[in-house]
Amino acid sequence: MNASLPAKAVAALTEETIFVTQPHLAPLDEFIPYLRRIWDSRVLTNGGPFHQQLEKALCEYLGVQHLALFANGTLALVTALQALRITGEVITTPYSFAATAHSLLWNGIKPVFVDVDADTLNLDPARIEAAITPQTTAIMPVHCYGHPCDVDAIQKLADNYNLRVIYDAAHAFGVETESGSVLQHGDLAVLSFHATKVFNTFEGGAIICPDAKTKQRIDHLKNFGFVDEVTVVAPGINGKMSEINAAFGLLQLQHIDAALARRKEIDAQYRELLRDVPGIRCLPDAGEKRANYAYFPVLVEPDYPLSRDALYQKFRDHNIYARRYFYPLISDFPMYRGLPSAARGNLPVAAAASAKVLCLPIYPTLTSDNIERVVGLIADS
Ligand code: T4K
Repeated sequence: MNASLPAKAVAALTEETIFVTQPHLAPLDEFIPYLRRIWDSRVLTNGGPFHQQLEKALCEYLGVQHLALFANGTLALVTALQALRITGEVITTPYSFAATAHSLLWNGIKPVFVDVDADTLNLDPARIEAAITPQTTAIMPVHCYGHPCDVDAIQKLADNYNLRVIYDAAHAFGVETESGSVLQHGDLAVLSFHATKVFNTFEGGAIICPDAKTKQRIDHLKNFGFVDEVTVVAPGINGKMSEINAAFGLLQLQHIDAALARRKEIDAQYRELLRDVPGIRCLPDAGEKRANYAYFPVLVEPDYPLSRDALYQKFRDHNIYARRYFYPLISDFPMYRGLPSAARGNLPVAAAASAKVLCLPIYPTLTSDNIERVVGLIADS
């Protein structure tokens, strides 16, 4: 015991570390037979059997028509924009992970930031129209935290102005509304299977598209533009998912329902324990029929005794690594902040949310005791 440290600090040193998430992993033993098949066949990549099986299995699980696997979600976003030949200006949200807007810059497209809705923190359809110019070609909304955007209002605007819609659905694996999978909306939707996501293949991603012709173009684009040994139809990229990742995805899929069920319990426990804590507001769902509980964001309001950043630091002092997703806003990063649409006055709702939000730990192996520990620190301020 270190005599020079106060008792509280010593206690914190011995507390188990809790991160905002922990990757969900199928048992290692179950993965060995998959590895053996890869070793035996020596097919490591380039659309091998596991890749084909995972595409099929995910279409069935998610209830979508066509899906192209990628090495990660960011390459999938970059390729989705290429697939639809998007140019000029694209309307998007500042309240997301950097990859959303970065995919536009990688395509030489100008992002135009539009503010979010205060209840869902998703792109506010009521503000989109004013941002449309003759250069606008598409809208890239994000189903933030897995909560569905107002897909009908967005599609109506897109139809009126002849715009394409590409959803960044990185958080929205398995989410359903009354009309079925939320991933069916838009011209394309992009998933991430990163380690931190609800469904992970270590790294990975996918584009969901409604027709076979678009899927074929995407498949060409993710393989350098090759159609056959001698024919290259586009300046494609290497976006392919390897056989190891695809095989792992097939195994992970067998365990996903149990993982989602546990996430649902954790979400319910947090909501119950936080219900009467003054100044802490849980984000409501956005009308999902089946949610995925990908994140557990709370908003630290002015009547809470600590600022959001003080609470964030208090957690860290107790080995709990909650995260401020999404702070700073994308529009505040140096490569975007000079854009007229990045001005703070244009994005008041997103700016306020970014200053208040804290994402609490949520992942299937998080114990009830640890949830109580997290809430205990919030309630005891
Ligand atoms: N669009 C949206 C809306 C996104 O949120 C993302 C990714 C993308 C597009 C791009 O998709 P990808 O290209 O990534 O497929 C994390 C993830 O790296 C990122 O994938 C994710 N969004 C973003 C919201 O969160 P960081 O910087 O918070 O990651 P990191 O490494 O700090 O991880 C958070 C915690 O998770 C760690 O404190 C511990 C735990 N962890 C993480 C990793 C990577 C593990 O326990 N094991 C691990 O392997 O960005």
